Amino acid sequence: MTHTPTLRHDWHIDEVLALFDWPFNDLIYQAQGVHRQHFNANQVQLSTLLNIKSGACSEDCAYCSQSARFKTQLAVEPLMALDEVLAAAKQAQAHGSQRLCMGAAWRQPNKAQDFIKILKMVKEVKALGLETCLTLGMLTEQQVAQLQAVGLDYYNHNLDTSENFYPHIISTRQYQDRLDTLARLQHSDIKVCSGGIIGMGESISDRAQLLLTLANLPKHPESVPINQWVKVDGTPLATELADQPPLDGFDMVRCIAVARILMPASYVRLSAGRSEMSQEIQALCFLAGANAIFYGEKLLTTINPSESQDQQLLAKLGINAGHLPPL
Ligand code: SAM
Ligand code: DTB
Ligand code: SF4
Repeated sequence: MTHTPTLRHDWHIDEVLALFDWPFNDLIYQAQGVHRQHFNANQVQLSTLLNIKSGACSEDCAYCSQSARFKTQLAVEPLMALDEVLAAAKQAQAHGSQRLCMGAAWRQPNKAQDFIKILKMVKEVKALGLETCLTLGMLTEQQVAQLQAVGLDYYNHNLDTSENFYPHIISTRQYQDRLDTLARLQHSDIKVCSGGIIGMGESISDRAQLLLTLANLPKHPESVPINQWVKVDGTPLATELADQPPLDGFDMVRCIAVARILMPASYVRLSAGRSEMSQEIQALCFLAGANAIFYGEKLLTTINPSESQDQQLLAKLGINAGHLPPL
């Protein structure tokens, strides 16, 4: 087995399917080797999520607690005020996080006055010395230019799953809409965070196709979040998958390993679902090349491990996460 020294954008689906089929030990060995060519294998990057606009979303993403179309137990909140965002940012920074990822339950930013507020949030969070990330749905070219002008570091925009499986999960937009926003971002200086969700009833070939689509973009996304589907009562997927067993942890590990091999120089983020995972599976994900996590006890609307749980896990594994203060 040889390690890939250069970045490829011409992966073939058969190669990706073959990786998913490899013996587990060979796959992890290869992924860890690739990982070490590009990164310190004992370091992870920490981002903290903040839901700056909660619920009442017009979209119908079948997994999401924030769609206006489903009856979930979620408080609807308007766009957060700047001082609240800054207070959360300072807290995240004091707790050792490197980046604030601000998410809004929108199909796309529609109101000019909201967008102006968002631009100000980016400027002021950046001024604290934190990296900034936004996830607001689809963007126009002009919005991308405005975000670039205020120095936004990252934009998160997930493909979620394969193009084939997409209509099973979302009907209110097309796969191409997401690809178009990714292309607008990749023409700018803003770094892209794009990945997906596994455990929504998709096949291995859907997972392979998702990773292939990401890896064959003109540029690899700088950050690739792999989320495990989090069950939210009241969503269509919670009903549809009610009798399904939870995702096998090894499936998550394999997916991380394949993402690492296809996109060697990208941060692979072990994202939603860590509260449902054992520490041992998380450790295998790090071994398979995951080198970023969401840090803080809340994701957007669902729970994440507590900061002390994560500090203990990272300490047990000898993983360095920057300068974490004692809790
Ligand atoms: N509304 C924007 C959008 O759709 O791009 C931004 C926020 S949206 C909640 C960000 C991402 O969170 C989704 O693309 C999806 O990948 C992930 N996500 C949302 N709910 C999830 C769940 N229940 N389980 C796993 N991932 C989830
Ligand atoms: C990503 O891929 N995962 C994060 C972030 N990007 C915005 C969001 C996870 C959300 C999990 C479900 C929730 O908390 O609502
Ligand atoms: Fe809205 Fe984003 Fe949730 Fe879809 S994933 S319903 S676009 S908040």
